Amino acid sequence: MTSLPLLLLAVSAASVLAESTVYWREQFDDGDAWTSRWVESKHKTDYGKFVLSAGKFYGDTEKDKGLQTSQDARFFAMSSRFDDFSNKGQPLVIQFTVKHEQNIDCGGGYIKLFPSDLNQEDMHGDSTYNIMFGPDICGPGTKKVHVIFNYKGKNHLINKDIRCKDDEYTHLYTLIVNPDNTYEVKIDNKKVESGSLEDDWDFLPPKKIKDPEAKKPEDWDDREKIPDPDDKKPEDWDKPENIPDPDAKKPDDWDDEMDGEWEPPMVTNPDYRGEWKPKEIDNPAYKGKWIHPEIDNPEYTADSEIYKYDSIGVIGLDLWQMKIVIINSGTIFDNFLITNDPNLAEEVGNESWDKTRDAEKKMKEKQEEEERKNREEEDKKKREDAKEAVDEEEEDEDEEEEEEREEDEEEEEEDEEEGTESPLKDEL
Ligand SMILES: [Ca+2]
Repeated sequence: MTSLPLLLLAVSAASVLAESTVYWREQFDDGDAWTSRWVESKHKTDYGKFVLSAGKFYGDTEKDKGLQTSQDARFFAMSSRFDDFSNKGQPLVIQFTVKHEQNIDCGGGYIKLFPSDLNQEDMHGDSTYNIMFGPDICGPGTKKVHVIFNYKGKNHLINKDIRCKDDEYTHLYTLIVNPDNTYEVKIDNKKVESGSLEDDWDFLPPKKIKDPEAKKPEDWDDREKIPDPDDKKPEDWDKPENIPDPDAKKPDDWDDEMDGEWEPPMVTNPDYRGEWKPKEIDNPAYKGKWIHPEIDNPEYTADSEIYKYDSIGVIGLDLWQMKIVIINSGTIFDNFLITNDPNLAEEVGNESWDKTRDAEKKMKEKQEEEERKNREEEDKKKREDAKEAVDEEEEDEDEEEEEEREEDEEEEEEDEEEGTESPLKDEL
């Protein structure tokens, strides 16, 4: 009889957990109104501009409008504020779409979540943030998804390598951080990585360390093999390394008096066996490899709330590259969602990203097909023009020969003229 109340309790607990909250959502579906919600940083004077655009190809001309970086080789810094919240005791889901339609060479596609005390007008690369998440591409070497957490004032990068998408289509990126200190990263609504915060980031010092007190005992024999003490060098082992060549003969014209006593040249001794070593046998005293015993690290303190941020209040696009300072523009950010409900995020992803991606792909393929046709036509025209030119040349050849003769004659005449002209010129 006790099972029913327990079941009810479980159901109500589940329904409490399932209560979903959307902290912030941005889809850029109200024209220019986004400009009142986003604040451009004034930390630098030459930030690149974001514009509202669905890009060159898209699934839906209106819905696929998002924030697009519009100038090459710039830094971009813009942010949007929402009601301050803490993710204490709740999952935290950050989701957005990124489209590098420009076939990106080097540039970030990540977001930063800031505490609400961020001064948006002064947001810059070193502004303290809680979480940085999203794709980062720079050349063929860097194509990864960043998941960086600020823990007790220090930024920690994930220890795992999560590869990001590097094509020109829209992709959905989702980070879920759970109150049991686990996480999940999804791309296009599919899990690409998951695990425990403690295992996959170096937030805490190691749980165990090698015991500094423990030392390998001096009589610990860790030699697996030893030379056989009973093995003895055979009596006939030692032979000289080089011997006089037995085949050498004293030359007939050798004169002992003149040339001195003849000695044969030395050659390598085929019977030479090198240095003798006793054979190796298993060491009867072998105790195995010594393993340094470990103890609990006194520096380690467990933290059940690694995941937790007391204040989350601003989302920012702060894109920059430290090394080459070039971001090639064209990236479109859209469908931002911050919620406590992973299921809702999945549904929103399906409703937004999944619904338009096929149409987006088709449009791009159609454009590529048209471009290909145009190129072919141009090439064809070029070839035809070239052919015409050749035909004309052939036709002209006979005439040209004629002309050449005439030209020669003319030149001769000219030379004569020049001959008469030059003194005149000198005088002038
Ligand atoms: Ca949109």
